[in-house]
Amino acid sequence: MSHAPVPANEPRTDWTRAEIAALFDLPFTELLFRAAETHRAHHAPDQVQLCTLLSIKTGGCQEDCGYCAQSVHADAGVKATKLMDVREVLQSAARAKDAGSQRFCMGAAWRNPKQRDMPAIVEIVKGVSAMGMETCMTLGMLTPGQATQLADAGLDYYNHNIDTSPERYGDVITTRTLGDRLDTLGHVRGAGINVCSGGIVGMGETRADRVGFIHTLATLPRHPESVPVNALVPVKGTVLGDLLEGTPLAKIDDIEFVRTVAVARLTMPMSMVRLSAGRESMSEAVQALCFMAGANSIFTGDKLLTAPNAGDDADSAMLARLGLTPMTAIEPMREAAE
Ligand code: SAM
Ligand code: DTB
Ligand code: SF4
Repeated sequence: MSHAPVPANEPRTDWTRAEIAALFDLPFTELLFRAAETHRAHHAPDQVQLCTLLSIKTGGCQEDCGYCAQSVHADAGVKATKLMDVREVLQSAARAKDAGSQRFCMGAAWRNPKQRDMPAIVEIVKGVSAMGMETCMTLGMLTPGQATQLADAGLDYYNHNIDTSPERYGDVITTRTLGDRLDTLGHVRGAGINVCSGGIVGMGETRADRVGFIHTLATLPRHPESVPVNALVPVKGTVLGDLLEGTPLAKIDDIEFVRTVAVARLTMPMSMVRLSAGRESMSEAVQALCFMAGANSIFTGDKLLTAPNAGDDADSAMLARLGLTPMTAIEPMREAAE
């Protein structure tokens, strides 16, 4: 590669698609080696961040994301609920903290929060922060004013995924554009909240789409501090679950998934790369390769938002077997670089 070396704390944001495609094309062992080297230069390689997810408002979402069981356009048997009581959310957060979680991520199946929801959301952020956990919310699109309200409440992270490549986006979601998503990411960044943004692989996309997906994230004006890489959880009754069922595209190739994680690590060296949905059906060996490739965060617990997750017992056993330890604070190496 012809680029001059970049100082460790100023990651490149001028990646070209050709460069990213060339990383994907590397021999697997070479890609893994380079990603592991980069990981070690910026993160403690034996530490994995544990995050807990809670669906604070489930189902009945107006958006038509083809992967999602919570869309009103899906027929996946998900019961729609109202926004949970603040007290119940805080009880759940307390349990997560006791179980060793460092970050509490709360998701709502909304296209966007309504103004009338904001006081409860603000109370939740303040309550969870007061317990000493990092807070993350994913509530759909935000106005600049809502982003400021969340920042003022002390929200640490906002999750809003770009999901896939610009070319594939319109095949997966029609009720909002990638531009809408990027606008919200801009509002979140502008309000001073850390950005969590990634997407899903295994939606039947091509390698070129995975290149475009990583390229979009790695060329944002500033890299997201967290990059969730989800493997599609195919759900019956969703557009993609039904479309892919029984086809060779129903499950992402394991090696291609690890490559995607490695390329995310190489192009966004300082970011936390989160092995997100889909771990439940992933072998420990594949997850171990992902950790080698630079993944350093997972969702714990036996449920994601509506889909099953690996579960605390299985994860404790896996981490022990791999000699990995839960991260207890914001990574010191990363903090020093900021
Ligand atoms: N409604 C909000 C939004 O879309 O931003 C927040 C919740 S939404 C469920 C959060 C993310 O979960 C989506 O952007 C998508 O990347 C991921 N997701 C949803 N369903 C999934 C599935 N079946 N498999 C993998 N990832 C999924
Ligand atoms: C993200 O990228 N993955 C999480 C979190 N952000 C909110 C959600 C995964 C959802 C998996 C499908 C479900 O549980 O319904
Ligand atoms: Fe709604 Fe989010 Fe599901 Fe899309 S991914 S349907 S926005 S809950």
